[in-house]
Amino acid sequence: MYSHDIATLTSWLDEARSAVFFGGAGVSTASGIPDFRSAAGLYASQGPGGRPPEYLLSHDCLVDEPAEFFAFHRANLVHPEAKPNPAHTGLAELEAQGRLAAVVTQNIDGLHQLAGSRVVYELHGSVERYHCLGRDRHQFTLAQIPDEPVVPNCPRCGAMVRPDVVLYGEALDAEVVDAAVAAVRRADLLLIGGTSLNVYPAAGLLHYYRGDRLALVNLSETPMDYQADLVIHAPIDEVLAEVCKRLFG
Ligand code: CNA
Repeated sequence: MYSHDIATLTSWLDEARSAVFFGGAGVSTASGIPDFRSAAGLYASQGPGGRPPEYLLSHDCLVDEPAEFFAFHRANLVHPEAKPNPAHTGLAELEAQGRLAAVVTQNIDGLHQLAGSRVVYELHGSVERYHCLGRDRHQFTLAQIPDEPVVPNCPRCGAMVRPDVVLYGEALDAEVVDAAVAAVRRADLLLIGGTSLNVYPAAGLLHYYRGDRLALVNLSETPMDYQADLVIHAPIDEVLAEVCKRLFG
């Protein structure tokens, strides 16, 4: 159905030497992790007590109601059983073959690194990392965080421990943003996939792209479709699986 578009994307990626992939939650739905804004996404449901997910994922909730914050976080954002899908492995392969310079992701699930991608800029942090709110900001991995108590405490200083995730009401890490912007500025191809492009400032990243090969692969329409040189409305995992099969066999 979209074979002509797949052929175009394949030849663009074949010619690319510094492509950048910019993605979001749709990259991981095939791994069983729900996105936010699809019909089956997290935003279609109310949180406990009728609270909206936006609140339960906010800095205010972490500070004012940490037990509710962690209960929601652990139940909905931590997916230790999830495995990389062909979107993640395809991108890792494109990097290994010298076509892709970086993955910039809004995801917090760590699946790009698990698939083997090396240059990954996590705009919204990661559920794989934690730090305490004490003066020394002791750092932990997800595996070091016990199930109980629900609100984890630092074993070294007793302060609350929180995930290294950018919550609503918090700023993005400036160093990560700068590195992502620099990669997009240098990119000879910008491939965007699996994101509704609704969350700012992350969605503004595409404005730094200077080339004429902006490809957008998403299940649903996005507000930026009109800016893209190639638009494919299809699953990103299927598209990248097909592209990589054509490129690398
Ligand atoms: P979003 O707003 O939920 O949009 C997801 C988009 O992906 C939608 O437009 C869908 O149509 C599309 N989509 C779903 N499945 C596929 C697929 N297989 N192939 C192609 N497109 C698909 O999510 P965004 O990433 O745009 O919004 C940014 C938020 C979501 C960030 O703050 C993330 O931290 C947050 N989030 C991350 C994860 C994760 O880490 N896996 C999961 C859920 C939410």
